[in-house]
Amino acid sequence: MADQRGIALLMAMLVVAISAVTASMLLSDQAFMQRRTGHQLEAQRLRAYALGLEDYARLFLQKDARDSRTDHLGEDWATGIPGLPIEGGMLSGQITDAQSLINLNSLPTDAVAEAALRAICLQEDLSCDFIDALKDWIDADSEPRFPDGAEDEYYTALESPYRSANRPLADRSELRLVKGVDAESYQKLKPYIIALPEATPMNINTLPKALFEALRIKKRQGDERLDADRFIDERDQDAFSSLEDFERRMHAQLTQAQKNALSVSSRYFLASGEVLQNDRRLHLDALFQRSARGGTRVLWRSFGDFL
Ligand SMILES: [Ca+2]
Ligand SMILES: [Ca+2]
Repeated sequence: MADQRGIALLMAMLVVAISAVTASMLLSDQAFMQRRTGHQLEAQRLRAYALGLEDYARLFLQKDARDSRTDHLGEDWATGIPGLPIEGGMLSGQITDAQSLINLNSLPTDAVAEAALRAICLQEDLSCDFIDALKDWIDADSEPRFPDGAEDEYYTALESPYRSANRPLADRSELRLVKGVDAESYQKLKPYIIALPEATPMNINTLPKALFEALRIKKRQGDERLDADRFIDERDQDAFSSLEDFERRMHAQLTQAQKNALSVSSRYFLASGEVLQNDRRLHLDALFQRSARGGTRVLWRSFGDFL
């Protein structure tokens, strides 16, 4: 149930934040007018708005940590800002749960995440051979896995040689460096994957239907798999409060590995925002880490091209 008063308060705070941005920009406009081109000023103004949106996302996530112990699509943070008018333009933004996706950095230690990735490869008609190489890319040692692994020996023999990272991926796009991953397969996998700084469970309250299917969770009786449409219907009615609640309501039987690999709450969120002003546009993406007590920090942010 969305807390309308909470949203109204956050909206008011955003308006205040944006006014502050505009005021400080006006001051800096006067001070530096001679030295800067109009183009740079506009780019800086849009950047300030985008950072305002990021702050706004932070408030939502902090408020949510106080309000609830689970994370699901019916919560305020998932609502997004469809379009908030500003002078000469519009702000919009969206927060998504980063743990609704397969975390590539979970793969070396999480057989459930690996099985899900294999199922997605099958669905997308891709070879799974790169998965061994991906695990080698992340693991600390330099021993290639059998049969399809790859370590320094492989990468240093390439025409443009480089070395295996031997640490978690900093970004999902790093997957493109792994043996057996070309541009096309990366584009197909992209909607389902993420790279978070540590192994993480997947949140059943937010994961997309295709990933639920990829988990191949079984019914309590018999050998049949749970129906994904029924799962989505049940979740839409009411988010799952725990994995036990999920098992009970879905008549499901989670394996111990699945219990370890799944959750009903999240610590990592992606925020994206777009600023449109005077026919200029700027996009921002940021990854938030949120502690159990609600403290947030931005692990990375990237600005799209100023268009
Ligand atoms: Ca929550
Ligand atoms: Ca390695």
